[in-house]
Amino acid sequence: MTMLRNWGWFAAILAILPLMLGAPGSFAVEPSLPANWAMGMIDAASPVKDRIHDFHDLLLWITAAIVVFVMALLLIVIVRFNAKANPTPSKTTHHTGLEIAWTLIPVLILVAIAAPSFRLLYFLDRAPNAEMTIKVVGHQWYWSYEYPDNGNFTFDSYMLDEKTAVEQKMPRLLGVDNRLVVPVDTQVRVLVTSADVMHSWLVPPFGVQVYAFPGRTNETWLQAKKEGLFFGQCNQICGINHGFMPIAVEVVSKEKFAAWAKEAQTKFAANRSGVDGTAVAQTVAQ
Ligand SMILES: [Cu+2]
Repeated sequence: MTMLRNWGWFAAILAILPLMLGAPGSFAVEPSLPANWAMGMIDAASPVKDRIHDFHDLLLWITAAIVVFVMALLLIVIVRFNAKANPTPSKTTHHTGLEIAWTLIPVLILVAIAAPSFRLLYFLDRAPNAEMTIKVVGHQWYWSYEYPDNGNFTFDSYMLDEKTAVEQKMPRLLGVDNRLVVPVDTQVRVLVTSADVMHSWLVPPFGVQVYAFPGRTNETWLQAKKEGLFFGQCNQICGINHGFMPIAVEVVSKEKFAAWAKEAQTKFAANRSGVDGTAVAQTVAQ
């Protein structure tokens, strides 16, 4: 019976293997999506994400060194100090030098980690030279985007239904009807808030994750270094449709963005009545 069950699992894995391997190129926009069997993190599309990768790599090296060191100590203990090799164990209970070392060395390691960590935190906290501002508002269960600097228009961004997503060759649960459009190589200040419950605006290729709280505006920034389509999701459990409020950011050339913004002003003009443009301007002024 157990044997049969094991084989059942094996057959199940065999059956889903082709699905796991996937068909490369099945999506219209590949670069921003995680690739099957790829190593490392998603490609960086912003300077912030570049620095996050660097910090991750630094930590990986430090962790690896600690693992090797502890493993070596363990092996020495196992081989040289087992009951057979060392029948009369030492009764030493204190060693001042050793105790200072095993306190001081971890402290130094933590300080070495803290310095670049704080540098990164301050780097991603505020846009040093923001050229434009967008406001992101979380709703149950969609996002809305406001462009106070480009004609003060606003629009909602809903997930595509399954049928439309297939038609538009969008990855499942990630395509949206109205994308957030930003110009390439432009520092964009992003103000994030919520209209109802807590949400979180997470866009991994840009290294951006900001909580959206009702009654509070959080700031972050992004500066896309390449054109393309990038995806993110709400990553704060916000209710029944939490998994269905994706984020799609389209990065276009500056000229294309100007043309899009002009068009969007008329296209989304009807939405303008609800925009709290003054609130955005005040937040920026502070
Ligand atoms: Cu949400």
